[in-house]
Amino acid sequence: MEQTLFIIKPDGVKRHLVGEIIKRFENKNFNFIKLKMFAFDKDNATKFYYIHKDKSFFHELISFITSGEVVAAVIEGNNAIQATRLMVGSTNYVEAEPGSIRGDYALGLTSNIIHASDSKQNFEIESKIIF
Ligand code: FUP
Repeated sequence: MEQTLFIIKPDGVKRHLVGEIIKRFENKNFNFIKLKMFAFDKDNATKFYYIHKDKSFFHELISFITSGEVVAAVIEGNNAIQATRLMVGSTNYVEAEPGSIRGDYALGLTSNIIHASDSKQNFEIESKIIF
Protein backbone atom coordinates (compact mmCIF):
# COMPACT_ATOMS: atom_id res chain seq x y z
CA MET A 1 0.00 0.00 0.00
CA GLU A 2 1.21 3.47 -0.88
CA GLN A 3 0.03 6.94 0.13
CA THR A 4 -0.26 10.08 -1.95
CA LEU A 5 -1.72 13.56 -1.66
CA PHE A 6 -4.10 15.47 -3.90
CA ILE A 7 -5.43 19.01 -3.67
CA ILE A 8 -8.64 20.20 -5.31
CA LYS A 9 -7.62 23.73 -6.32
CA PRO A 10 -9.75 26.91 -5.94
CA ASP A 11 -11.31 26.47 -9.41
CA GLY A 12 -12.44 22.92 -8.52
CA VAL A 13 -13.98 24.08 -5.24
CA LYS A 14 -15.69 27.11 -6.85
CA ARG A 15 -17.13 24.91 -9.60
CA HIS A 16 -18.59 22.47 -7.02
CA LEU A 17 -16.47 19.54 -8.20
CA VAL A 18 -15.35 18.39 -4.73
CA GLY A 19 -17.88 15.56 -4.47
CA GLU A 20 -17.30 14.43 -8.05
CA ILE A 21 -13.52 14.26 -7.56
CA ILE A 22 -13.68 12.52 -4.17
CA LYS A 23 -16.14 10.02 -5.68
CA ARG A 24 -13.66 9.09 -8.41
CA PHE A 25 -11.01 8.20 -5.81
CA GLU A 26 -13.52 6.29 -3.65
CA ASN A 27 -14.76 4.40 -6.72
CA LYS A 28 -11.14 3.41 -7.39
CA ASN A 29 -11.15 1.95 -3.84
CA PHE A 30 -8.61 4.33 -2.27
CA ASN A 31 -8.88 4.79 1.49
CA PHE A 32 -9.09 8.39 2.69
CA ILE A 33 -6.55 8.89 5.50
CA LYS A 34 -6.76 12.69 5.85
CA LEU A 35 -9.10 15.32 4.41
CA LYS A 36 -9.17 19.07 4.98
CA MET A 37 -10.53 22.29 3.55
CA PHE A 38 -8.40 25.41 3.96
CA ALA A 39 -7.00 28.41 2.12
CA PHE A 40 -3.30 28.70 1.28
CA ASP A 41 -1.66 31.90 2.51
CA LYS A 42 1.22 33.35 0.50
CA ASP A 43 3.91 31.81 2.75
CA ASN A 44 2.51 28.29 2.58
CA ALA A 45 1.86 28.55 -1.16
CA THR A 46 5.45 29.68 -1.75
CA LYS A 47 6.74 26.74 0.32
CA PHE A 48 4.46 24.36 -1.54
CA TYR A 49 5.52 25.53 -5.01
CA TYR A 50 9.15 26.30 -4.06
CA ILE A 51 10.39 24.06 -6.88
CA HIS A 52 8.84 26.50 -9.38
CA LYS A 53 10.11 29.70 -7.73
CA ASP A 54 12.27 30.73 -10.70
CA LYS A 55 9.69 29.92 -13.38
CA SER A 56 7.99 32.67 -15.39
CA PHE A 57 4.54 31.50 -14.25
CA PHE A 58 5.38 31.44 -10.50
CA HIS A 59 3.50 34.62 -9.53
CA GLU A 60 0.41 33.61 -11.50
CA LEU A 61 0.53 30.19 -9.83
CA ILE A 62 0.77 31.67 -6.30
CA SER A 63 -1.97 34.18 -6.99
CA PHE A 64 -4.24 31.39 -8.31
CA ILE A 65 -3.65 28.86 -5.52
CA THR A 66 -4.27 31.54 -2.85
CA SER A 67 -7.45 32.78 -4.56
CA GLY A 68 -9.90 30.63 -2.58
CA GLU A 69 -10.50 27.53 -0.49
CA VAL A 70 -8.91 24.21 -1.47
CA VAL A 71 -9.58 20.64 -0.35
CA ALA A 72 -6.55 18.44 0.38
CA ALA A 73 -6.55 14.69 0.93
CA VAL A 74 -4.08 11.96 1.78
CA ILE A 75 -5.25 8.71 0.24
CA GLU A 76 -3.88 5.19 0.38
CA GLY A 77 -4.02 2.30 -2.06
CA ASN A 78 -2.06 0.13 -4.46
CA ASN A 79 0.34 2.11 -6.59
CA ALA A 80 -1.33 5.30 -5.32
CA ILE A 81 1.14 7.84 -6.73
CA GLN A 82 1.14 6.59 -10.31
CA ALA A 83 -2.57 5.69 -10.34
CA THR A 84 -3.52 9.15 -9.05
CA ARG A 85 -1.34 10.95 -11.60
CA LEU A 86 -3.07 8.95 -14.36
CA MET A 87 -6.50 9.84 -12.97
CA VAL A 88 -5.45 13.53 -12.80
CA GLY A 89 -4.18 13.67 -16.41
CA SER A 90 -1.57 15.78 -18.20
CA THR A 91 -0.54 19.18 -16.81
CA ASN A 92 -1.55 20.96 -20.01
CA TYR A 93 -5.36 20.93 -20.17
CA VAL A 94 -5.28 20.79 -23.97
CA GLU A 95 -3.39 17.50 -23.83
CA ALA A 96 -5.23 15.99 -20.85
CA GLU A 97 -7.04 12.82 -21.88
CA PRO A 98 -10.85 12.64 -21.79
CA GLY A 99 -11.80 10.56 -18.75
CA SER A 100 -9.02 12.12 -16.64
CA ILE A 101 -10.01 14.82 -14.14
CA ARG A 102 -8.14 17.56 -16.01
CA GLY A 103 -9.29 16.17 -19.37
CA ASP A 104 -12.91 16.37 -18.24
CA TYR A 105 -12.85 19.66 -16.28
CA ALA A 106 -9.69 21.81 -16.66
CA LEU A 107 -10.13 25.11 -18.50
CA GLY A 108 -6.54 26.42 -18.44
CA LEU A 109 -2.90 25.64 -17.76
CA THR A 110 -2.99 27.32 -14.35
CA SER A 111 -6.68 26.61 -13.63
CA ASN A 112 -6.26 22.86 -13.87
CA ILE A 113 -8.55 21.75 -11.02
CA ILE A 114 -6.26 19.41 -9.10
CA HIS A 115 -2.70 18.80 -7.90
CA ALA A 116 -1.26 15.37 -7.13
CA SER A 117 2.16 14.45 -5.71
CA ASP A 118 4.47 13.12 -8.41
CA SER A 119 6.84 11.08 -6.21
CA LYS A 120 7.15 9.57 -2.73
CA GLN A 121 9.68 12.26 -1.81
CA ASN A 122 7.35 15.09 -2.90
CA PHE A 123 4.42 13.42 -1.14
CA GLU A 124 6.42 13.54 2.14
CA ILE A 125 7.35 17.21 1.64
CA GLU A 126 3.88 18.34 0.51
CA SER A 127 1.91 16.48 3.17
CA LYS A 128 4.11 18.00 5.90
CA ILE A 129 3.35 21.49 4.60
CA ILE A 130 -0.41 20.85 4.54
CA PHE A 131 -1.18 18.48 7.44
P1 FUP B 1 1.68 18.99 -12.40
O1 FUP B 1 2.65 18.11 -11.64
O2 FUP B 1 0.99 18.27 -13.53
O3 FUP B 1 0.70 19.70 -11.50
O4 FUP B 1 2.53 20.13 -13.11
P2 FUP B 1 3.85 20.95 -12.73
O5 FUP B 1 4.42 20.51 -11.41
O6 FUP B 1 4.75 20.88 -13.93
O7 FUP B 1 3.31 22.43 -12.62
C1 FUP B 1 2.77 22.92 -11.43
C2 FUP B 1 1.61 23.81 -11.74
O8 FUP B 1 2.06 24.96 -12.47
C3 FUP B 1 0.56 23.13 -12.60
F1 FUP B 1 -0.52 22.83 -11.87
C4 FUP B 1 0.18 24.13 -13.64
C5 FUP B 1 1.07 25.33 -13.40
N1 FUP B 1 1.71 25.81 -14.64
C6 FUP B 1 1.38 27.06 -15.06
O9 FUP B 1 0.56 27.75 -14.43
N2 FUP B 1 1.98 27.53 -16.18
C7 FUP B 1 2.89 26.80 -16.90
O10 FUP B 1 3.42 27.28 -17.92
C8 FUP B 1 3.20 25.50 -16.43
C9 FUP B 1 2.59 25.03 -15.28
